Amino acid sequence: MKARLCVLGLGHVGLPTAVVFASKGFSVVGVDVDERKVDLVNKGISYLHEQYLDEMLRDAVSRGTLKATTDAVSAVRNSEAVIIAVNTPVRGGVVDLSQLESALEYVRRALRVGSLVAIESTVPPGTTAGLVKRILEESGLRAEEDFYLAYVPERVAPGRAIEELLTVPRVVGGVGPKSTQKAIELYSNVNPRLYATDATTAEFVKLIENSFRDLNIAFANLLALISERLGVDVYEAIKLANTHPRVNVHWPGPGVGGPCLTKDPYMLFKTGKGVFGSDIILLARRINDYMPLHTIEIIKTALRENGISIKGARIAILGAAYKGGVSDTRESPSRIVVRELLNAGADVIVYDPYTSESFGAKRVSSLEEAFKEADAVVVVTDHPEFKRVDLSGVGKLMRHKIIVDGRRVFDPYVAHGEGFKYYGIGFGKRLTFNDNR
Ligand code: SAJ
Repeated sequence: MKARLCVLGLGHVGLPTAVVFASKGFSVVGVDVDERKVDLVNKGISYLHEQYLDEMLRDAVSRGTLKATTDAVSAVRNSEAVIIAVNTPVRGGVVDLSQLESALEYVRRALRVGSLVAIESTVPPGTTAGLVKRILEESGLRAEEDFYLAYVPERVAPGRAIEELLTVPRVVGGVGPKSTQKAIELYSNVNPRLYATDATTAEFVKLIENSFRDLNIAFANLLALISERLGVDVYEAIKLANTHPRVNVHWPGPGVGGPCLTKDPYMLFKTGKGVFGSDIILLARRINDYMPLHTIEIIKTALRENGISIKGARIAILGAAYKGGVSDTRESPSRIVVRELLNAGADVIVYDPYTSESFGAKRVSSLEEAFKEADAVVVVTDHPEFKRVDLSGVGKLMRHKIIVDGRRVFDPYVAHGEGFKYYGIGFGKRLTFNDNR
């Protein structure tokens, strides 16, 4: 018989994790402080937009392999393994571990001999072997002797959580060899590709992954800014650079959003504070945080060059989500772009086929409504639907045919050919009459 598992935190990581383990025959109890989430889960309804999640959740609840509760202590007491996937937000550069600490408090009160505790929340390196172990050992039980403790970083991208839980390799780091072994035994039930290490290395690996991406995107954004000064197209330049077998530059955009890349680098910075060169992590964050404001600058230039005052200009924002193909708006650059435009007195309209969020601006529910009477259309999110837009059709609806493309969703030459004034992040070229390709 498979172990009974308790998952503390039914968020973007915890809920898909609970469902995946339940689908593999575990008897899973999910715990959350939010009664609304608990009620929905018990009804077999997912509050997240995740591929496969709805069917798998319904199935698990109807088979009785997944239940949710707010009672963490009894859930832990009745489980052989506990996974903790609560939020560890960073505010103003300060890491807030209060949710993790309160989850650990429940675990400490109900920890059983022989149990495994696996931490998935992102934490500063050293947290599992230090703070977490200390709190749990206040139970009187000893790690590696009476219970097992490991750090297993989550690696799921919102929108593809189920698929990634089953297929993306995982790093498993125990506070000792027995803990690593126990955690490998648990996770091998859902994913065969596991790499063993110690807890602190596993914590460090998590921060490396997201900081690597954030730094690389910052580099791409810097290249975009340089391209605009140079009068070249950054996309063309990056594509050409990437033909080198050892170069793989990321892509620029109107900013970096989401709950992970916007916070994990600060944890790495704190860990390396005082180490020569660690400032590069903060500088990368600053570049990425600047990009929504740079987008505003491009919008202002576009309006000015076409004799339109920003006050009262009707500006349609395509995309509220922080990245393409998802409904997630956490830390989305779109929020900043909308806020700045509203502050400047523009008449802002937001369209996103995945979410109804509009950050205080007017929301419309179709592309046609977004383009209608618009003075400029600004692409913030690279949703696949936007790439399929027929510019010749929607262009007729606009008051002024101006595009500010933050994600290279449109081909500048096609747009130009359709009579649009094309502006884009990293597009330093000036298209003239003869520039049709
Ligand atoms: N972005 C760019 N240029 C790029 C790539 C992304 O501007 O070339 C932007 C996106 O539009 C988005 C932001 O960066 O606004 C972040 O998107 P993402 O796709 O890089 O990542 P997330 O935040 O959805 O998920 C990341 C993933 N980490 C890595 O790929 C290293 C995921 O595997 C992690 O599980 C997740 O963070 C997490 O929870 O830590």
